[in-house]
Amino acid sequence: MKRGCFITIEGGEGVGKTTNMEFVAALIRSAGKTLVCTREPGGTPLGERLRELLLDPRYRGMAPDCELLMMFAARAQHLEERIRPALARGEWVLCDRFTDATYAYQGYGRGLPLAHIETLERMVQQGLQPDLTLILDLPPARGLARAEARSTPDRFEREQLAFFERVREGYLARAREAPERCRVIDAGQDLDRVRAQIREALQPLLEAT
Ligand code: Z5A
Repeated sequence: MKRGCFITIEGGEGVGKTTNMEFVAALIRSAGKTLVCTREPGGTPLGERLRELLLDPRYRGMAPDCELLMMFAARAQHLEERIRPALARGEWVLCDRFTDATYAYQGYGRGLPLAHIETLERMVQQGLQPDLTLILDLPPARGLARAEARSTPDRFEREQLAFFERVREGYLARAREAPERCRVIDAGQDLDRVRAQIREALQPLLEAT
């Protein structure tokens, strides 16, 4: 059986990932595909427990290497328990964040060596990469203002603007390095325009499969 398509949505704080997940899911389902919607860190019972620890502001002293390893620990479980089985059944998988987030946040944001991330990526993913990554791009000050209206900030949301500027730089660098996989979407436009860009990016994949 042909493996399903793996699509990821990425971007900094408040760029509109959650807002657009349902829209992307509806486009995929209306093309007749069976879809699994998931997120990282998380996506499995164990991964969701790790997510709680990762986001908990009480652990503000978490060592960057600990953070990196927990991201990949959650990812290893996610791949084993949900992503690979779904793709093998020919289903599509739509994931809110994946390894590009690790390069952006732990690599560019925290300043960990990208070579360490590459090593873990090889070990855990064994060559599996998303077929399409939508990177919602917005100046961090605007994203943070959008997100501010919400509840108590988590451990990441307490970072300074400079951290989120580096994260954005990381995402844009990833997009330059893998232009065949990544599509940068201008998330500063009104929602209808953002969605028109998303539809256009998805169309070739929906038509090809
Ligand atoms: N993380 C990591 O460090 N390393 C990793 O490997 C992974 C993750 C996988 C949790 O992620 C944290 O984990 C994340 C990075 C780290 N931390 N941070 N920061 P998360 O998925 O929960 O991330 P999040 O950034 O906290 O998500 P978010 O703040 O919920 O943002 P969003 O989902 O992109 O935004 P939204 O909720 O859809 O939209 C925000 C508001 O803007 C909302 O009121 C919308 O109605 C509004 N909005 C959305 N689009 C528009 C447009 N176009 N115009 C106007 N207003 C809009």
